[in-house]
Amino acid sequence: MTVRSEDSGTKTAARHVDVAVIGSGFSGLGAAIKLKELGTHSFVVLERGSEVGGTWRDNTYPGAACDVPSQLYSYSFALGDWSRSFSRQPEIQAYLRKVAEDAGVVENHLFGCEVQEARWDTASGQWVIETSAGRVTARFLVSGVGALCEPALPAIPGIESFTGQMFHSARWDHSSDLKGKRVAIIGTGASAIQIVPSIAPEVAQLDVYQRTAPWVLPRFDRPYFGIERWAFRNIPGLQRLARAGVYAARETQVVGLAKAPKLMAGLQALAQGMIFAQIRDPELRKKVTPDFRIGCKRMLISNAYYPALDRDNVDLVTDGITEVRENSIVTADGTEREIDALIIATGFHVTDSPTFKGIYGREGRSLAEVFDESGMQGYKGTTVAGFPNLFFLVGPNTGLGHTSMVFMIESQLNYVVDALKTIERDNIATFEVHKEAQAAFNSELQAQLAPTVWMTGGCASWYLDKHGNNTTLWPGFTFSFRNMLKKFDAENYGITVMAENPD
Ligand code: N01
Repeated sequence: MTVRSEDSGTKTAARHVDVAVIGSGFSGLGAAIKLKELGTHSFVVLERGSEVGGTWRDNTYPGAACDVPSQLYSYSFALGDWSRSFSRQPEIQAYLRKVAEDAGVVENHLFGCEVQEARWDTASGQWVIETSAGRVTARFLVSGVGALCEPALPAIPGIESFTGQMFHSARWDHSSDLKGKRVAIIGTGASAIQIVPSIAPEVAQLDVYQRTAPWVLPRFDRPYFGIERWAFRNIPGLQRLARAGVYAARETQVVGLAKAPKLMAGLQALAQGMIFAQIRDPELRKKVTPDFRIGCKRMLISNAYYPALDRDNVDLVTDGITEVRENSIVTADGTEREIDALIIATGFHVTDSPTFKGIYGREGRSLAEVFDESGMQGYKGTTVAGFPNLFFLVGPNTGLGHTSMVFMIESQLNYVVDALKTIERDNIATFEVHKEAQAAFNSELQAQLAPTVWMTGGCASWYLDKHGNNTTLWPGFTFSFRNMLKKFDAENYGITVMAENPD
């Protein structure tokens, strides 16, 4: 069955597919392309936005760009024709659009289709998915919602009373003109450090509210020369060679981050040097110097952030915010700063994503309830005990602090494709990972994570869940993850087979 492309503002009759994919960012779109290639399963991608792209469609703030080298930030089966070494958001979004069109999967999408609930139905052995476009049933559900999709808003007293322009970095309001305005930004993470230098020259005043100072490293970004682009396009294998070089260089960082955090001292000295080289004011230097080991929180890269903080119209505020009023922010020292606009750059719900609330497994419990109790645990980052026939892309412990998520996503897609082939071959109706296999996998994982900089570096970060466990990052080499997911290991799953056809 083919589901045609349509903008689903209205409810339609229930439809059935073999595979329903939620979301069309790098992971969901990749799943759609692999399903199309496989050619054996009908599928639909349920996408709440109006086009593909996921986080790269949604994050359109000034300065939005990738902090992973372009060569690594594309699918291995669709290398990009990048214009620079670190791509900017519009180019990545254009890339994803083109990949979707070239693969012919746009017609498999339902855009403007919000998934409200997905519930496993044991009696019929399928997922029943309620969406804004009506009911969809599917034998298999692939979650491609990503980890950085649900904006987290700070619970600051009075914030709802603010009457000026106010928006989250991932929902940038392009109708707001910040030119000549007094602007405040809350947060100093990867998003904020791209926004600050982009808007500082045009606003009258910019107050940057920092709770924790981040470590910032140089950004080796430059446009590719014409001859380089020509060579990447025309010399067979050259781009793959460049990609392999960047991959190997990035992979070595795992040793410092995960195996021997003391090795991070060199990088920390480099970051310290950036502070001295780019900031004149000794007081400001002190304020931006982090008090934890580099790598514990995501390492940021920017050549423009510190110089922007050093501008006369920019203030770094380190006193905690106690209250937001109609047109001002008050800090713990009693200072009130008047503003016209407020940018919330406070990140995302990662280990407590609201999307977990709507996915119900075999025992009628939601992913949110299960994760709340045991932490965000899965098996090989891709399946979850209690949730039959579910593939969870960018699932627990698949994140990275140093290299490209696209590599991890493609590894997961290999697993999904091999699972679907196995299921077809062996006439399998349902699969569900054994609790014991999942528990053993996680205790080994947490043991590997214990000595890493993310656990020992002395910081609080969104990598850790409310139980204090790191349930977001993969602690090993990414090629180990790839190897682990090469083959679907049916022996670690509870399997039911299809009923015999009576005739
Ligand atoms: O969010 P964050 P982000 N009061 O969570 C502060 C990816 N990304 O959107 O450190 C005051 O990192 C918080 O302070 P603290 C990347 O993986 C990639 O910037 O918790 N402040 C922090 O400073 C990244 O890691 C690119 O003390 C509050 C900031 O807000 C992830 O997205 C670009 C607060 C949040 O930082 C998220 O980045 C952009 C409160 N109540 C993002 N709550 C690429 O280039 C939070 N903060 C690929």
